Amino acid sequence: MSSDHQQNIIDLKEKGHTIVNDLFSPVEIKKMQSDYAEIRLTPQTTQNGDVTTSQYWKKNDKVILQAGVGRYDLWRGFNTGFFASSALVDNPKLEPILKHCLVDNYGSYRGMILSDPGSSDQYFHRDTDPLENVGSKGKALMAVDDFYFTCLIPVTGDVTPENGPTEFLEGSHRHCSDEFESLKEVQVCCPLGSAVVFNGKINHRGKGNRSEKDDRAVVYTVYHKEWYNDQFRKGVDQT
Ligand SMILES: O=C(O)CCC(=O)C(=O)O
Repeated sequence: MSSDHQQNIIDLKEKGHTIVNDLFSPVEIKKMQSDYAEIRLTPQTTQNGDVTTSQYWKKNDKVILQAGVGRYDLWRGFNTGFFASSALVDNPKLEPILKHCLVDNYGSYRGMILSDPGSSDQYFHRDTDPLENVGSKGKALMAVDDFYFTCLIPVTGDVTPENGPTEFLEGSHRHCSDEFESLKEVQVCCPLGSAVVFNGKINHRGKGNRSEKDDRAVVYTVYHKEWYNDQFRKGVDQT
């Protein structure tokens, strides 16, 4: 493993997040961007069509969640083109890091976050369930081995302080929420061609897009142990 990758693993262990650089070739980036140009039309089409509730849109196999003002999570059914490419599914730089963190019996799925100019800050959250029937401090979560990692990949250009960095409560992947006060928030930007990888236990949010015209789109890949079910969202029709 290269020294960069060793640093990625140390960052993930200690801070809960890391940037993995130079994941994609210029050709792969172009393919991702041309697929995005087509997908970009999807939210508008479904919004004007099958509005199921104000919280999400469903059309055939596709589910788009509203994740805040001007923010959309293209969550289910986005699995063709770049989403299915080996550059993304079996990325040779990402895979050894995930293998180190999750060891075995894990899978992945992909989607996209759109955060339009004028979008607001997202709420802070962990990507994992707190694993508690009552409350959400995360006591049980802290006792479980790491089982979930998220990778965010800029699509249209660099993620900048203006168009919406990801904000992490650094180290919160190792703390219950009643211990959060001592932790500091850090904003992480990411250049095109690289990715932010983080532990799903970390408290984080996407910052709003304060740019005039940047489409701040990121492809995400979620990796989790097979025993975990990430296909449930409260209030979303499961059929
Ligand atoms: O957009 C980001 O930087 C973070 C997105 C995120 O955390 C989410 O949609 O759950």
